[in-house]
Order: sequence, then C-alpha cells, then structure tokens
Amino acid sequence: MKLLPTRMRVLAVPAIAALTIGAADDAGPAIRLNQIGFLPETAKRAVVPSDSTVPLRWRVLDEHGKTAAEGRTTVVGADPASGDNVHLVSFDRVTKPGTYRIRISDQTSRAFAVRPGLYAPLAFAALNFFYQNRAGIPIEARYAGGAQWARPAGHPSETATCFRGADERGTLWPGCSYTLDVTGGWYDAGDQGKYLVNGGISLWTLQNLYERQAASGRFTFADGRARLPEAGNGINDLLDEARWEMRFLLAMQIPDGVRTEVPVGPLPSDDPLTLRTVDAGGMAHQKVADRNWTPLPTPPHKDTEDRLLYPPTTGATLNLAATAAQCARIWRSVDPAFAVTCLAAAKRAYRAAVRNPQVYATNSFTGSGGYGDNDLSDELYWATAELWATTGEAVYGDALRAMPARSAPAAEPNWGNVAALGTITLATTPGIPQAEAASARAALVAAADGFLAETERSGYRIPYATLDYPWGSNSSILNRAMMLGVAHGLTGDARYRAGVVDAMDYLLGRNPLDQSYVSGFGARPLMNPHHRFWAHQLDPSLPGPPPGVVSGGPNSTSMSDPVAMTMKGKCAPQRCWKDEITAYALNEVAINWNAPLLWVAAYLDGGA
Ligand code: 9MR
Ligand code: 9MR
Repeated sequence: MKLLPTRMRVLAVPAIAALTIGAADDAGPAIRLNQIGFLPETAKRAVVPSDSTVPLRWRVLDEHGKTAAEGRTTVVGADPASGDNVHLVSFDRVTKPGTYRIRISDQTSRAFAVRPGLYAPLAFAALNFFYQNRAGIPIEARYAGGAQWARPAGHPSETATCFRGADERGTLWPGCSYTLDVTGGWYDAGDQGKYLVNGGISLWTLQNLYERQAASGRFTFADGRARLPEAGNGINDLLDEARWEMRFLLAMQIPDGVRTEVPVGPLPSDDPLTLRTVDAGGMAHQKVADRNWTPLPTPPHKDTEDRLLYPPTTGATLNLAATAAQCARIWRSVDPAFAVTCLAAAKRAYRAAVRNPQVYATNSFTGSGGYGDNDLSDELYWATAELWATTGEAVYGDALRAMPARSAPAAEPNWGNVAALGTITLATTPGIPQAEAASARAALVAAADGFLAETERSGYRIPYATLDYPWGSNSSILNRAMMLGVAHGLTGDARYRAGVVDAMDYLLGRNPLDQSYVSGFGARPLMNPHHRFWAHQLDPSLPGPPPGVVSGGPNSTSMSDPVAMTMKGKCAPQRCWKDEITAYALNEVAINWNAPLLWVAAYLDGGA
C-alpha cells in the first residue's frame, strides 16, 4: 500500500523533533483522542500524527493549567491504514475526575473529561435509535428527544402480498395467494426495507445484552428508564424495544401448508432461474420492502411505493429460528405466553430450514437491499445453538456436535457471518454441557487474542489491522469490541477491556479524520448520514440525526456511491469516508451497526 499524503501540515524543521508534529488544520488539533473523554479506571490513549523519529514530550494539563501527568510519546511510525506517521501517548495514570488537555510542543488538544458514568448517555441514545426507526407507530416528540424528530407512523397497517412477475434478471415469480400483516419492526437503515437477515443479528444483539444484564443483575434499562411508549409497563425497556422487532420477525413466517416456487440449490450464474415448488410452511420471507427505490428524502409516512413480501429464503428462516429461540428463553420468566409463541415459531422455522436447506436470496429485486448469502452453514449452527441453549433437547446438541462451524476460529459477526453469535450463546448460557461451553469459550478467547494482536499492528491502535475497509467497517470494529467484552467477562483479564476502549476511542475521534462517527457525541460528530428522514442536508425542514447514531464508516473496498466514486484510489483506508448524505456506501446508518454500539456503550457503562 502506497503511503498517501496526510491532511496535516508538517512544519519543515526536521532537525527539531518537537516541532514536527502535525499542526492544527480544518480537521482540528493534531492530537487525536476520544472526543467524549475517558472513564477514570480505563486505558487512556491519544494518537499524534508526526513525522518525528524521536519521542515527543507530552503533558496532560488540568483545568488550572497544572501538569497532571507527563512523559514521552512512543514512536509508532508509518501506518498504512491511515497514511499517517504516528506517535502514541499513554496516560492511564490520569484517573482523577476533571477536565484536561494534552500539550505537545505548540499543539494543545481539545479539552476532554475524565469521569465516571461517561457512557450512560451514549447507551441510552444508542437504544433510542431503534425507537426512532420503528415502523407502524407514530414517533412522538417526548420519546424522540424533540419535536424535530417526531413524525406520523410510517406504513401504519402493512398488510402485504408477495412480489409477482419478472425481477431484474427476468426470473418469473408466481406471487402468493395470501397476505401477511407485517406492521411494525424497525426500518433497516437509510432505506425503509425490513429484512429478516440483518433484523436477526440486530435483534440478537439487543436480546444478548438483556441476557447479560439479567445474569449480572445490573439493568441499564430497567423499566421506565428509557424514553419509550412502553416505559412503565413493568417490562425492561430494552426488552420492550427488542419485542418490537421480534413480533415483526414472527409475522414474516409463512403459514403451514403453503407451497410456493423458489430456486432450490446453489444459484447458477445464468438467468432466468428455474423455480421449483416446495412446502414453504414455517419459512420466513426474506424481506418486506418497496417495489422501487424511493428518492432521498422520503419520510416513511410519505412513501407511496407498493410494499411487497419477497420470496422466502433459508437464511431468513434461520434468522427467525435463532432469534425466536433466544426470545423463548428470555421471556420465559417475564411473559411466559410470549415465550411459548416464540419457541413454537423457532421450532417450526428450524424444521422448515432443515427441509429446505438451500433456498438462497437472489439479490435480483430493485427497491431494496439484497442481503444474499450463499453459505448458510453458520446460520444453521447459530440457530441450532440457540435452540439447544433454550431447550436442552438432544436433537439440537447432536446436530451441533456434527457441525464443522463449531471448531472454526471465531471471526467478528456480521449479517452474513453469524457463527460468533452461536458461539457466544454456547459460551455464556447456563446449562450448556461443559465440553461445548469450554470449547466455545476457548474459541472466543482465541479470537479476542487475535484482535488484540492486531492492535499492535495498527497505528491508531485499534483491534482491527485490515487494509481492506468493508462497507460498515465501524460495525466490524464494534462487533470486535463486543467480542472483546465477552472475553473480558469470561476471563476477567483487563487487557480485553482495554481493547474495547481502544475500539470506542477510534469511533469517537481517535482516527485520522478527527471524526466522531456518532451523532451528538464529541466535538466533531456525525451530521449528515444517508437516511430518508434525517435528511436535513437535502431539505432544511427535515431534522438531522438524533444523538447516538453511528455511521457505517470508512469503506475502501466497495466505493459505489457518487461521493465514494470520486475518492476511489485516492484515500488511505481509514480516510475513505465523507459526512455526506448521498454517500450511502460510506455514511449510511443501520440497525446492525447501532446494535453493537448500544451493546458496547452499555458494557463500558458497566452493564454487560
Ligand atoms: O438508499 C439506498 C441505501 O439504503 C442502500 O444501502 C444502497 C445500496 O443498496 O442503495 C441506496 O439506494 C440507491 C440505489 O441503490 C441506487 N439509486 C440511488 C439510491 C439512493 O441513493
Ligand atoms: O451492510 C450491507 C453491506 O454488507 C453490503 O456490502 C451492502 C451492499 O450490498 O449492503 C449493506 O446493507 C444495506 C442493505 O442492503 C439495505 N439497507 C441498508 C444496508 C446498509 O447499507
């Protein structure tokens, strides 16, 4: 990778090392750190772009200008992910609550806080994102944090039938003779599609956070603490939010006895596809979404497109099986009737997926995203693990023991690779037999060790050393942080917690763009995400994002939107990002990205 010129101005006095620190420019002071600050007892690090080859003197100054700590930077050197030469400042020993700045040579950082409770507002805001993206219910000012975010219900009674006719590749779909009432759930992202694949990982993450809090007894979102219509109903607010999505997933399940035409087996590359009739009872539709892409902006209540059910897939069905199984064990003690509903749906979905194991999403419809995945072995493993953890039934344990995914090294999860979700469940749910629990724990700790090793190769010191930044890279980093949090819980080893802090520091400003990727948090927060309602940049009468929304982040590998296209080949991976609403490959928001933000913020707040 070629080193690219950085945006900083380097003073041309190389003989005097202390002067070669990058100067402030429009990106702010050249000392990069978490813009919301630090908890008293965690790792504290800043990164300084500088070409100096010798350590630089730093001082941390308190609010009176007195030196609270001092030392010399560690020279890290050239960092291909950012294109910067960097130094590291470590000031863990500043633990006294207060407001500080870092001074290096003639540069002074922004003021930052050291204080307990720093992450609670972020955790609540990240949860509120899900309320704000609810379909089928009016978004009210009192819950949304202000009148600007209120809107009438989007798709308030969404009774949909199946797509019928020719798709983009000429395959002819038969439609169906039924409708499903699929009102509710969360919109996926900047678009208003509602997808089972992606709904699944997002819902799992909220439910998992609840399970961890139930196990520890420290509930961040005890009933009445969050801003939600359901607050005060006697049920934990995080569970209320999760149930909003769970009910939608349940509604997407096909009634028993339905036979439908779908592609069966690996998808050929030539179109149109040949469809075969299968027993689809218990399968789930891939998505309900607009027939055509709506323009930006389109507030949800102004969407005039047809809303259609798209063909059932094995992937969607396994997402339903996994999350409904998890739902069943969580709700057993809270609302037993809902738990029974979830378990019945999970088992029915699982049977349907086993009967139809290779019905893949074709990615051939306009108007919504594809979420196509041609390897469902990890989804099967995940669903099997969840059902086993919930029921203890031997049929699931036996199936699981026969699966290769079990011993695979654990990568951070994403919508298309969900094995880690099953492994976390096996590692942490009471009742899993010792052998399986131990191997799941070992796999997670090994993965966490791998992430920490990557920190050592990362200039900005994050547990993510790739030079190929994918679509939604911020969520890859957050999901790694979640796994590090799990490893911390399993081992008690503080190094894993420090890794979580490193990841969050990057998200909140310790990056080459000096950018907080989260709206409403930090000195330079996200302002213009790709979203059809938070579209202030295109229409001043619409709001910007509410606080607590994370951008997908730098994307150096699929630079397909109009903004990204102009940057292609010209940015170091961590710089392939722009805060522009039209930059959907760089700057969209999504439920599966905000979910790990919520998980990690709650964890850092002491609640996971
Ligand atoms: O707005 C859409 C966004 O939610 C998706 O992530 C993205 C990729 O599937 O597509 C966006 O929609 C664009 C479409 O793909 C092409 N025409 C312009 C659309 C609006 O930006
Ligand atoms: O998150 C998805 C990413 O992994 C894919 O590369 C990308 C293009 O297919 O699509 C992303 O998912 C989008 C979905 O298709 C539609 N809603 C918005 C999602 C986030 O951009």
